[in-house]
Amino acid sequence: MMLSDAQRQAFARDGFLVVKQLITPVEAKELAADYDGLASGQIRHATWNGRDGASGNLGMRQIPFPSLVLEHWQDHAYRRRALAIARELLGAEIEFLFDQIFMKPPHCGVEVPWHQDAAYWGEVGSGVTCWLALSEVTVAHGCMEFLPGSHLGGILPHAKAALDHHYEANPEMARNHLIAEGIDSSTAVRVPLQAGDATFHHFKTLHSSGGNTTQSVRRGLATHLSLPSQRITRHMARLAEYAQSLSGKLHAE
Ligand SMILES: O=C(O)CCC(=O)C(=O)O
Repeated sequence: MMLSDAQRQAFARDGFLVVKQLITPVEAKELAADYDGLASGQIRHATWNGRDGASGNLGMRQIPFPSLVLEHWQDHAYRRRALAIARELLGAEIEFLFDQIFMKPPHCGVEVPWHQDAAYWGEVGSGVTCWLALSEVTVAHGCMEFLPGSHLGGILPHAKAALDHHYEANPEMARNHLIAEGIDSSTAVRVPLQAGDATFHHFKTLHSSGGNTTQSVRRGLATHLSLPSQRITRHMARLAEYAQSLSGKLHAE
């Protein structure tokens, strides 16, 4: 068991949980080196990043399926611990669904709008995201924000939004960016983290993040875990197709 009763109860009540030092700062630093290789393009991988429409600066880099190219991540301690915790929270059938890098460069004004992961994932029955900080993530870096208890309601209507700050390499995906409609975020909780700390949020928990106003990079690694999908949304089907084409391309090289 990795969690205490109090932690499991907090997750059931709030829909999110902070786990300090899921990995050590040294492990986080090692992963950050791989991470920076991907984010800088040194390690070849398709990205959906683009420019920040407002400033023209580099926008948030959202890189899908990093562990397709960084294969040693698939069996890394962070992944094993994330899965073990997800199973303690939601049951033994929980499996890895997919992963993504959310990197905000210095002075990147991009905000991730309020949403529920369930709006993207569809009828996966149950799921949780482990968001691991690979460097210090303060409020000024644009840390994760959660609405406590929001997982207890249903999946809210989400508007489709074409965000111009990323996905320019794949405009098809941009049209599927989702924003929860009509929410009151006055009770939101901001969660700053140290390198190696993680949050776990339920797939129905409303969450968002602000821009990075600091001079340092904000490094977040999301690992999405769910019951084996029976029905997935068209968005997820496209994502899966994209991953397959990506891995085909990468293996052909
Ligand atoms: O990294 C962020 O700012 C947003 C991440 C997110 O929405 C998620 O991991 O579900």
